[in-house]
Amino acid sequence: MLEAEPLKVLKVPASSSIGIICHRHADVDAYSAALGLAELLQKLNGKLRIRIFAPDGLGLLAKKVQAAVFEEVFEKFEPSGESRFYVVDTGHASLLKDALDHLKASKAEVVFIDHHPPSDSTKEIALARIIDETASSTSEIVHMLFKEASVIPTQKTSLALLAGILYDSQNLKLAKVHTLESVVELCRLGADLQQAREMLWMQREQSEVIARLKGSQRLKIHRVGEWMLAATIIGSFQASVARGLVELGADIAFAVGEHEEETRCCLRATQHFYKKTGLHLGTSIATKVAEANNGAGGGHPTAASLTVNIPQEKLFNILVSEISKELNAKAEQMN
Ligand SMILES: [Mn+2]
Repeated sequence: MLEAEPLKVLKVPASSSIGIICHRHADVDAYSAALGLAELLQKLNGKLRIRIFAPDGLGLLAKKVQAAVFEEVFEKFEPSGESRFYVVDTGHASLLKDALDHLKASKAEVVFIDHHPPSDSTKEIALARIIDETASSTSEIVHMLFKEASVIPTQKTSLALLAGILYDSQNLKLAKVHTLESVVELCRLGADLQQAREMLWMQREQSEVIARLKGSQRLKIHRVGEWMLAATIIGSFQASVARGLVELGADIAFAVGEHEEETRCCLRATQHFYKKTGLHLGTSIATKVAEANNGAGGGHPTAASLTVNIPQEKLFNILVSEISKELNAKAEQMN
């Protein structure tokens, strides 16, 4: 879906103030897309004042990219007369934290640039949205915008965009041909593939390893038709734990946990599972279950998350029954 013409969306009056906002706890894709967009806008319009906001700061890997490219971000959202905000890589408005109230109340224009399935929560506040669900990442979309505008990114920005693409495409496992084209072009502009890979590698912290192991220990196994569902309860690192369960061999997995008075869940599935069942974890599970329980959720076909305000055991059971309903089969507990 492309609701807006890309080049029109990049036009802003000279000398205006622009804000670029990442989703909370920005990952590599969000941060790289934001700094790429900042450079593009600045090159199109030298008089713009541009600041990047990253509510709750950057994730660990995004910090590594930042160390290589030195692009400053503001962790606190303190607007100062911006006439337009670009929101990058943010599939649900609730991921904007404090910035959301300001965007709702102010007259500033809001433009979303994203590769997540579009959500009504962003439509309400958007002047325009550039959404391409076929793109591997928002970084890939930003690279496309550079090309549309006939602007060449610097070597530094090319490296960051490459890292964003590698990060969100799971090291190109999910890459389409246009993703690979983007990768080749960014490398020709001076981005170093090996350097980008190294930036994305990180020794797992011991706390994460413990969460993954404990998550496996408390594992509940369900057979749902021909599929194996692995589900667990763990207080932290739900995304990593769910991913780990799929790596162990589950077709679909989720990890639920309570944290600071909210219950979070991350879901993961294999590409094979999605191809065979067509079950989209983002729209058919995360968004649906979240909305039915006054929470927020969304994501991609094989990776999604949600946050609600109900006890973790209750969410656990809701998810098992929702998944079995979607798969049209009874969930049979194996342990
Ligand atoms: Mn992304």
